[in-house]
Amino acid sequence: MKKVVTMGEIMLRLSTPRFERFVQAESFDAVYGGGEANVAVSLANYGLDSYFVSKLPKNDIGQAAINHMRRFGVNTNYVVRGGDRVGIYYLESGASMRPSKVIYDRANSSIAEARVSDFNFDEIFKDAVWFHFSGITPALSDEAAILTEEALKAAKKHEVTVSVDLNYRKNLWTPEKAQKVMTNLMQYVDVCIGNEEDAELTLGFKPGDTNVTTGELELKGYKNIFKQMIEKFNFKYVVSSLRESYSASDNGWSACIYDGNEFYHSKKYDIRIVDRVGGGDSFASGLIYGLVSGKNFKDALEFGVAASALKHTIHGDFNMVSIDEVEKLLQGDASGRVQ
Ligand code: KDG
Repeated sequence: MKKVVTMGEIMLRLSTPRFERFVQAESFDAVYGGGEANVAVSLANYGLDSYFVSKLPKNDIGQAAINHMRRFGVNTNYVVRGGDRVGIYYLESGASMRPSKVIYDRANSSIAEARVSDFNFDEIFKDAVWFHFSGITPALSDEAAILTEEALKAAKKHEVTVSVDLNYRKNLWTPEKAQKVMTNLMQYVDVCIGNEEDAELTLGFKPGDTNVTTGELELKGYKNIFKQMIEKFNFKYVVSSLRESYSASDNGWSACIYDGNEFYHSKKYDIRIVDRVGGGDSFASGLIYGLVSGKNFKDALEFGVAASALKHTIHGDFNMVSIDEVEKLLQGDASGRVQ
């Protein structure tokens, strides 16, 4: 089994039930989630030896977060215990023309305050084939940015392929700070995932030569940016998911990829959204699974898009779909028939 590693924050997610508003809710649904944790769960679902690296407090909520990941087959042996708290995010799910709302309460979480000396990166990356992180982790604190760079150095020392999801979070840092930190980290990255906005805010690339947000012109804009990104950072692939919003609950969903030579746009799915959080992570993990398992980059992209289209139908951050379900959708079977 191939060993894959992700590192980041897992948070307690408290979401209002039945699409209720924050001001109305009298209870919350509690699950756990976070960019890299979500990716680790999907990769475990696909049968990879999936490890999550993080720090969680030595209390029952920290343990519950660990149990939640173990339930889905993630190896949590590299989760260090200590620090003060688990970060929380509150979610009010939108519907129709009402967008979702998120409130974060994550300052001083255990992983934000973790130190390099908490982890043995040589052991973590021994025999690993892939490392994934997102722009959320280095944004958590100056220490977390240092931790991320040390993890990346160790991953490269062990010849591990590295992917990043740029994932700009405006609550965590400014574009200036993000560009300073992330530009430096790109030297370690092989596969860069991020939309036009992420590329601009996180790495300073200007949007394409058009403001059109859908269709051929948008793709031309992406191609321009991808080209600049590969020239500057020598990535193997640059990738973005593409969302065409019809409303808060109905979307067109596809993705594009560029390898420095060929630009490819995937099949598009029209999706009715049950829960969009984690949609980008399920896309990243589907792509990673595809590349790790030897698919060519176009098929890996198609796998990621189909997997994330399915994720949008599942409540919670985690994508609990099997390879078979994704393959069926890829073959055009979206009938929902019981087999
Ligand atoms: O990608 C999903 C994550 O973004 C979500 O699980 C938590 O918003 C989050 C964050 O900033 O970590």
